[in-house]
Amino acid sequence: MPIVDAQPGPFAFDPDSTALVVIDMQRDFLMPGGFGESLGNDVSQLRRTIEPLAALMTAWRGAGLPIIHTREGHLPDLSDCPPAKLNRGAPSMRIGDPGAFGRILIRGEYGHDIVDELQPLPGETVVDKPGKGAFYATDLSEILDKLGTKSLIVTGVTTEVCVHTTVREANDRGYECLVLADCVGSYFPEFQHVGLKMIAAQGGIFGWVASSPSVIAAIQE
Ligand code: C5J
Repeated sequence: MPIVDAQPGPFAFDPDSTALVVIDMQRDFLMPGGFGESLGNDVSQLRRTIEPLAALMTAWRGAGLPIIHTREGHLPDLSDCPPAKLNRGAPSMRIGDPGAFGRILIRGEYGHDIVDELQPLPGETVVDKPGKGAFYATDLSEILDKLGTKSLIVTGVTTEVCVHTTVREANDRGYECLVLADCVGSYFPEFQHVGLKMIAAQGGIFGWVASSPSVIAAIQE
């Protein structure tokens, strides 16, 4: 069984029961000139994940293992977006408002889709989620059950929001989660640092943390 050097200790996984989850690598969050940047965020903090993630996805696909992509977003009539979520953010720029790449975080809009460099291949699973966590109001549990998944390699953005929420949800559901520090990103360096520390703290309170080259080496052994 491949073993990855991780925090707080070695992470062993059976590739046949492990899925790579790529969270919300969407243009609205990552593209210069887009929604994320319009809120005053430094998108380079997220964009540094694209290159290592692309290399990991190539290796993962080469090993014939499953990739699950997620996208955060809502129906055009916003019926799946509760006021508690809709009313957050700068008043001039909310979910559903017109943005540089179409209506912000609305399914079917250009900005809602995944960046060109990390586009899913035909046949790969894409989970559209209305919440921060990938399990809430989606069929992710059923998808993973069908694959026989026990462990998740978790990547994507943002570390402290959708990655954290998904890892916590996954851990509660019994999945062992390895989060890859170079393949997750936050607009805020301090949240990136502390977000990763929180996952591996207390003996790995809800997961492990490693980096992508060690996973690539493990699946190519
Ligand atoms: C946020 C996400 N940060 N994908 N979404 O609103 O983390």
